[in-house]
Amino acid sequence: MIAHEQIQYHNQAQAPEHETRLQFIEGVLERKGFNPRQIIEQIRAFQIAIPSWALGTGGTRFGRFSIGGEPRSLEEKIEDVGLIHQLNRSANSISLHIPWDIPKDVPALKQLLTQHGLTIDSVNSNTFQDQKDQIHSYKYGSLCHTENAVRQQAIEHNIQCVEHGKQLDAKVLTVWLADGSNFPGQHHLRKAYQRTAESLADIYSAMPPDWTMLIEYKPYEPNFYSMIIPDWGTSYALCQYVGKNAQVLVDLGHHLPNTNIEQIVGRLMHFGRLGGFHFNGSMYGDDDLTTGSIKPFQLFLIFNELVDGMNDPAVKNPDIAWMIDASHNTKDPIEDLLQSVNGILAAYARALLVDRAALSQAQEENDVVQAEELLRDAFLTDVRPLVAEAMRLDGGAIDPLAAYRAAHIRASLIEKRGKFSTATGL
Ligand SMILES: [Mn+2]
Repeated sequence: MIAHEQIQYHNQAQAPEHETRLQFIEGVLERKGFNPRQIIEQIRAFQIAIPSWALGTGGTRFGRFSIGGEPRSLEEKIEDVGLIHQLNRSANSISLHIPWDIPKDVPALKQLLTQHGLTIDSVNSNTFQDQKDQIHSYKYGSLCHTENAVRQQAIEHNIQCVEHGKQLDAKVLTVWLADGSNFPGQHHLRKAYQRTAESLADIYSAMPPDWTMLIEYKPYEPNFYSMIIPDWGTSYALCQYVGKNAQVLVDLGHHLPNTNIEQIVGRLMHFGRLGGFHFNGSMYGDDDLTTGSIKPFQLFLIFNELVDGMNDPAVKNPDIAWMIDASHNTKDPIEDLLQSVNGILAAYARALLVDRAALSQAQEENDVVQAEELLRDAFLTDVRPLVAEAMRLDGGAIDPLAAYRAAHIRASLIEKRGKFSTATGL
């Protein structure tokens, strides 16, 4: 935790510059017919879940470089997310990974969560690696496996995840499958799909009726010839097969280069099946970079689609779970997450600034240039003062990253947890 006074002190120093910039953008927006205060309120309401696996430096298969002071337990991970939320007031929940973060002392965890103003939004199952005490191996798949015993073990694990989640008042199970094949002929492609569908249906039927199952897709890796759920169409078909509370989860990094992700978002909202988002940035694939670091325009276009869908009464899409899913090996993870949340909120804020009536008119009239210019105008608006004001109004820092650095938090975490502490699970 950071002392409240420290954030106030930081904000006092930042206030004159912040006020000037805020007044400028408010004036610009008012002249355009927007209500800047209403936009700030919408930014305040937007909350993003932090994954429990993102608080330590991620590794690659080549190596891992610890930053020091990494959380050694679920309790310390909650403390780190609590700190992020205290600084930006925009990260009020945690996505929990099972079995890396199995809750042990549930009442104490609940108390700790309340103390930090946090909740557990979702539980994520893991059948992509074998655990020490596991009877059957997932080397050749889990929910798709040819052997019933392996499938049953994977189904039981997912049901166990739901049980852990229920204890902490979560309502979402996220399933991502590493299942697939590396070589032609390895899988009977149709049969492997059918086994997966039936396994997912078994898990679904064991979920409480107020729970949501999110089905995530990924085109390649760890399997390279075929993935059992490679694309949104397969996720969508599986959701339809298992039931109405199954929704597609879009992970930004789980697409081949140049995929039009905003169109996928639009399609899924049109079908009322977009249930969750995993934010990250990527250059090639699942490289888990900071959200908005590589393709900020694409992130904006995705939010443009989301905002348009959320504003359209004809769209019957459920509430979307907003989550970050990133963990790489270069930055201080807390700084990375602060940057990611800011990047997400900035993209959202820009999407709120699209003149939808004018855009609709340009589209109806096939005025290609005008339609594009309307989007560019919103994208090129400096929305940082609006995001900062949303955070300030909720008691957060005007500049969370600067406040984090000024308080020398990493140094104190290293002092407390050690130079070579390793985040559990990684
Ligand atoms: Mn993901």
